[in-house]
Amino acid sequence: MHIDVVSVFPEYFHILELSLLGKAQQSGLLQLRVHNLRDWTHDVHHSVDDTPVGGGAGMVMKPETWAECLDEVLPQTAATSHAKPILIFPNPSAPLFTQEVAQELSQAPSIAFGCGRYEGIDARVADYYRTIGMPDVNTRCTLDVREYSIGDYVLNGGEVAVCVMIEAITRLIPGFMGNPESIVKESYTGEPLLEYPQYTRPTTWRGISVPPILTSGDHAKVDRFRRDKSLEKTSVLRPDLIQCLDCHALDKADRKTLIALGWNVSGAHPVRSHNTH
Ligand code: 6SD
Repeated sequence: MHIDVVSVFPEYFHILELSLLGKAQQSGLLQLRVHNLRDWTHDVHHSVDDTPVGGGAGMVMKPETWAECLDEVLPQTAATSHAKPILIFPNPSAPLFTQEVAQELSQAPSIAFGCGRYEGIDARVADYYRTIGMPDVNTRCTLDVREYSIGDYVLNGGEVAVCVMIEAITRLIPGFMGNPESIVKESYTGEPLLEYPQYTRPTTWRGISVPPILTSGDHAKVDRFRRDKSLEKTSVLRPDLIQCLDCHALDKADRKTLIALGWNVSGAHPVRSHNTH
């Protein structure tokens, strides 16, 4: 996968050289290029922002600098594949970046990210690239321009959000993870349940023992125990996820556990029974 990032703080992306992401870059599985937006400025101060039209606090990133940069970077992003390049701007006022989105984007051959700062980027930039597409008409290739929020809180800029998105996307690239099985089993992929608690040795630590069933060697019982813990934890912490389950996809034991947790499972999706909190 080829990733281009544009930012006024390219240093933020040094963390992507660590751990598995660093290895993926060394092995060539991931090609990451970080560009400093200020390299496309022409004035002595390398200014990338200006006051908002219509007034108001803060500064807005100028469209000209962004366009000069993207006109040069996007053809590089696209060069590696014939697929429609994807351009993503993190934005707190955009649809949520979910595991499903990460899964879809992990199949993309190339993605470009634009990191806003201050009050954000002049709104015409995303609109322009969405409608006009790639700068080089000969490529006759449009662009898939998207905006995502990584959560309902406000950051100072898009850099941290882009690091989060890159980590979530790239770990799903085949061959990226040492143990791909851990991806299949974890929360949010497949069935949206929270993960059961995990333990390692010693089996008793500071007087606290791991649940004895886990040391029984009975794999079916271990699986059932973990499944029940997932259902229980999700019911308490994320009842919204329980409400999305398909009752027809639940087995007998799942139903029994959910009923005991106060859910009615006779319809298409679980509904809270009236007899519990
Ligand atoms: C000014 C940005 C870009 C500022 C952001 C994204 C999320 N989920 N929270 N905050 C954000 C993105 C903030 O540029």
